[in-house]
Amino acid sequence: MLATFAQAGYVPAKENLAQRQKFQDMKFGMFIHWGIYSILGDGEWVMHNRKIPYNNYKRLADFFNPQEFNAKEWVQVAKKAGMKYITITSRHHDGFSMFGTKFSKYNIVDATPYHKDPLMELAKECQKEGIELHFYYSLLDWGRPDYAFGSEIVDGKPVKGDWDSYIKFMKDQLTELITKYPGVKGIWFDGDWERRKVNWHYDEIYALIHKLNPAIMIGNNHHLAPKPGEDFQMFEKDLPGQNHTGFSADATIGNLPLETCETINGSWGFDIKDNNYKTTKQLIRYLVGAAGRNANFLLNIGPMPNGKIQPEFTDTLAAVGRWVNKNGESIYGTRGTYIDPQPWGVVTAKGKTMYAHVMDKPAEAYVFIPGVKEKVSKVALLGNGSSLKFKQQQEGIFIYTDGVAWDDADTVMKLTVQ
Ligand code: FHN
Repeated sequence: MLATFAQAGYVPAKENLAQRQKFQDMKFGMFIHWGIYSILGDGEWVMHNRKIPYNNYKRLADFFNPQEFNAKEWVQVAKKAGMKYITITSRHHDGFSMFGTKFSKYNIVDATPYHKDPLMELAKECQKEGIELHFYYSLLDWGRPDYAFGSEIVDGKPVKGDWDSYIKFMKDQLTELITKYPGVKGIWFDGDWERRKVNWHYDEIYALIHKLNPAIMIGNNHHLAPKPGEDFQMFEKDLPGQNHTGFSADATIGNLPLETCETINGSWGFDIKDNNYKTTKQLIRYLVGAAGRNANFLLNIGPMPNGKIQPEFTDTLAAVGRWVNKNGESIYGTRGTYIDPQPWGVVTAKGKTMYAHVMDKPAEAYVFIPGVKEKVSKVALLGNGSSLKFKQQQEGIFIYTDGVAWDDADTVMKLTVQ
């Protein structure tokens, strides 16, 4: 069974193991949902939610012409926010390829008046600017006849459609994405959950990807525990270990690098009516909370159909970036620790330094970190370097907070350990 549902016996190559470390060091990435659905300004599920027939929906391609798209601007927005990588939708559930592909005419180069490949521009710009690029790739397809959305599944195959043809199509496109676009470091699968009983042929697909480039990080948003062949595990709208959304109920945390993704407002794709913006403070805390749970934070934007990123997003991202700029040493390159999240916040660590991220000021005049095993020689505020008094006992360490200049989002205390 395992052989057909995962890359059984997968042993990550040394390039892959190195990439996993690099991935974990990066900590903060930009997720981008952008497609012909952006025109309607009602999210990326608009075709399905508004029951738009596929042949009618396809007409959107005729007027997708993002003249304002500028890869340089997007990459600068990410860099200014302190983000180290970008994960962009190459093909979402509507089946429209946002890249030039030989294997479907339903793509941005052939089917739109734009006639250009924004993913190629983005890949080149990312490479130039030292930003890593991952491609989101939907397994689910609402329109292709060989996928046959809605078909009953029997013996691992949809009864309608042509499953072998669909699997071949995905392999062909993935080969293009990995071999044509410079510097691609990850594939982010989504949509598995739509067909739990089908044989997705991950054994072949994962093996192909790793053969084309052993360093590529494969993640699959199947909301389950990781399968052999995967290189990182993601959690949607949940910090690892939480299950606020219902997506993570079966997502037992495995031993792979972790990532959690979240939206800035309530939508992945551009939504013109959604003003439910998270604050800078909430987003900083999400990033910190993820780092403290040993996970990366992939924060989503849905650019507008003209290719611009709305100012509400760019302003908030710039503000997050200002905080990250000052406090980055407590985030980048860190790992979670054996100290569980505390009522006041989380702990990250790097080498001989631990960082206590105090997000909720304790009622007492001290912060208590339980079970610190190492001998602590110094505690100081990361913000201004001022030393803090502390007492270390068997059960943990008490850091006294007299005179602390609190940061509303997260006050970072730096512990030097021996
Ligand atoms: O259905 C998608 C959704 O549109 C979006 O892409 C998110 C991102 O994590 N994933 C799916 C739902 O699990």
